[in-house]
Formats: sequence, structure tokens, C-alpha cells
Amino acid sequence: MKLALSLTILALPTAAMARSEYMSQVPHAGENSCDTCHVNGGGSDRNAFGADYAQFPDWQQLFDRDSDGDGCTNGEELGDPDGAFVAGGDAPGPYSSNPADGSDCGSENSGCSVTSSSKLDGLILIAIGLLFARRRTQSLQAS
Ligand SMILES: [Ca+2]
Repeated sequence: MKLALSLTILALPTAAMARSEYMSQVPHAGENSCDTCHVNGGGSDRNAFGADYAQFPDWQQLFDRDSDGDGCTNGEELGDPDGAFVAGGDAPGPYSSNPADGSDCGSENSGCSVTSSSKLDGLILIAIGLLFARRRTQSLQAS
């Protein structure tokens, strides 16, 4: 029993060191902690992003992929759409969404949501323009 406990205690720092090493390889990895790469905490199965990370541990090979298939690249979701992040450094931009959750593309800020809101802004401007054109036509017909 003492031997098993001793081996467990000796193994713990190694696991913690490995985890912190992985966390510094991806921008904003702290936002989702172990669930950045795992389904349900460290040691559980890898999620879609974790599976890609296992295959492409270099951020330069990972940032422009869309691991969860939601339309946002991993870089857009983790604040680095241009792949400028250097391992161990600060993320170039703000966190946007979980790269392993296919339902939350750009849900918080930047990334894809900017594109979506730009499209919405364009549609609103077109609608306002059509309303003004219609009012002008009606006022010209009335006079
Ligand atoms: Ca994605």
C-alpha cells in the first residue's frame, strides 16, 4: 500500500508539469483548462481540438484548422486568427470561443462574430435605405 501511494505521489508532479507545458502551447488554453483538449477534464478522452493537437502539436499547423467544424478557425476562437502566437507568450487577441465546441463559433467577441455582425449591419442599412426610398416615393406621389 505504501509503495502504491509513493508511486502515485511521485507521478503527480510529472502529470502536472506535462499539463502546464501543454497549456503554454496554445493561446488562451486557461479559458477551458483541461477541457481545451479533453472531453471531461485531464485524462479523459480528447475532444476534436485535442485530437488535432495530438496530431499537430505546433500552433502554426493548428491555428488555421477548424477542429470542431463550426466555421471558425482555432485561431479565430482562441484570439490568434493570423497564427502570430509564440508558445509560452501572451495571446495576440481576446478569447472568442471554445475550439472544441461546434455550437459556439465566435460567441463572445471578435473572430467570426465580427463577420456576422458586419453582415447584419449591412442588411440593416439596406432595409433603412429601402424605407427612405419608399417614403420619398410616397411623398412624391402625394404632391
Ligand atoms: Ca472551430
